[in-house]
Amino acid sequence: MRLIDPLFDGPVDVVGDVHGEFAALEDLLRHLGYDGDGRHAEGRRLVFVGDLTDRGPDSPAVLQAVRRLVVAGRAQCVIGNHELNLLRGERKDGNDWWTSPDRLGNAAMRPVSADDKRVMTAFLCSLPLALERADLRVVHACWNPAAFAQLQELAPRCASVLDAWRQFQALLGERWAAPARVAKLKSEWRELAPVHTNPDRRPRLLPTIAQMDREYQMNNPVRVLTSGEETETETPFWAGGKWRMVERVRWWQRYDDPVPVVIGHYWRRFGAAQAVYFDKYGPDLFAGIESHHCMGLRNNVYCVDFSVGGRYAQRAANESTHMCRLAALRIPEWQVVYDHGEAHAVDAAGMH
Ligand SMILES: [Mn+2]
Repeated sequence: MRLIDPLFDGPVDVVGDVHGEFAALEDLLRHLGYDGDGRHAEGRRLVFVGDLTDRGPDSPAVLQAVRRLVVAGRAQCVIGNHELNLLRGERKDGNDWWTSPDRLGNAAMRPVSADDKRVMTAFLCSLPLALERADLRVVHACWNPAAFAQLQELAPRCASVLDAWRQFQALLGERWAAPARVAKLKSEWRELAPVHTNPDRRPRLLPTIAQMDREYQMNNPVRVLTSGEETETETPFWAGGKWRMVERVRWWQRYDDPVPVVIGHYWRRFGAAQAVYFDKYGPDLFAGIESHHCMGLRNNVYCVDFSVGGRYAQRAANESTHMCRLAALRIPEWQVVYDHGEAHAVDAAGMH
């Protein structure tokens, strides 16, 4: 299993979560100056932050393209939570193209072929969890030294990130099979079940369910790195069709290392976009932060995910998709470039 690979030297363009939006990827690469084979006249190279797939219309094309670039040595890619779901074979909103291609019907999503699935599985298994060089770090969701340390011991014995995920998942399963915990959970589930998917009836915070949700996230280092830190909420909140007992943590407020980190995952808003597909994860983690600014304790963490994954929902609602963007962060320039060609200077890490 590959934990932290060395990041390319030289100028790089770090591309945000693509989520199957192949046309947006082609547009972005053209604006960045790459040819159809991913070559750049100035020798720049591409780095993908993960979440290449799901929701958008052509995940297979995105995976194929990125795999070819990686094999040719012109791109690197870290694994995101959506790739982990594919490896797990876990059916989630937006990944039927992979987990149940026969059921797609007329959905506006291209299914994966059996042959492609074999090749792509091997590719996904080869992806590292993070990339690092002296002046830059890349991870899908959260740079967490404790999680890296936990995985360090395990890495040589794991064939892939999926193996490591399973080992921690199994430990959690044992822990939560203890009779005392099961009894508490059952009692809380009886209370929650009647309102769990009813937005009009907010439940009280149920401490055992909240604790379990937090532990399944925080005690599995693969999850911490690929989908971030979470903690119990004070009050349950409604997101993604159910009441949630844990919420995302702005881990960057505690990131005290001088090396800048680029992440994706967090559905950042483009410009002043407010009304698009943002009810998924509860509170807005970027409130008060301009879209061209870094964030965090040292102001050196940059999220390059501008929510292109929301386009499928906007198309379905016949809304304009222009507020959901695919973006890349150019390093060392610290400039963000969007798929429609607009470009902005980002406050250089640690500078404002
Ligand atoms: Mn993600």
